[in-house]
Amino acid sequence: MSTQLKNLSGTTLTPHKLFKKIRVGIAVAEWNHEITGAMLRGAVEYLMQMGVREKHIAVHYVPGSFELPLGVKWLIEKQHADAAIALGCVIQGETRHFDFICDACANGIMQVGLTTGKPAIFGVLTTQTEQQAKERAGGKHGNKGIEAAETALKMLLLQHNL
Ligand code: DLZ
Repeated sequence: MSTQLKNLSGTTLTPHKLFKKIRVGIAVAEWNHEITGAMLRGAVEYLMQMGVREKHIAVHYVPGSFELPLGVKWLIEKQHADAAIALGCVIQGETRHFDFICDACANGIMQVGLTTGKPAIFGVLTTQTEQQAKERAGGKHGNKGIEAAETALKMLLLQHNL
């Protein structure tokens, strides 16, 4: 599965001197690890291409997407991340698990952003099939990990410029 920086994700940002100083935390769900791993590679490659130092990128794993909100909260509070990215992939099954996990994850990540005042980014694929997820993790529809990383940097730039 390709995660190369083909610009299928439509990124528009260019490197900025701010990015050399910032710390970025990435929480990655272990569920659907082939997909979340491809998203992670895309996110890290992109951050480094924009000038974020490798030693300033902290990657930690959580069991599933339901645990991502607490993961990003800890990255901000315990690892002093300036922004935290949640990477997960929830694939529709036969039960309502999908809805509960997606809702809790999206709401939880938003709460982390609002309560900490630091960008907490929802880089979570919610798809009906594994194929749809693969197409969005370095496939024909880009890489959600790259898009999440770009969103984090854009929010940090906004915060810096306000
Ligand atoms: C239980 C579960 C299911 C059915 N599906 C997924 C999924 O598609 N993607 C994902 O990231 N996690 C899934 N999980 C695990 C939950 O996110 C969570 O880890 C468990 O319910 C334990 O809290």
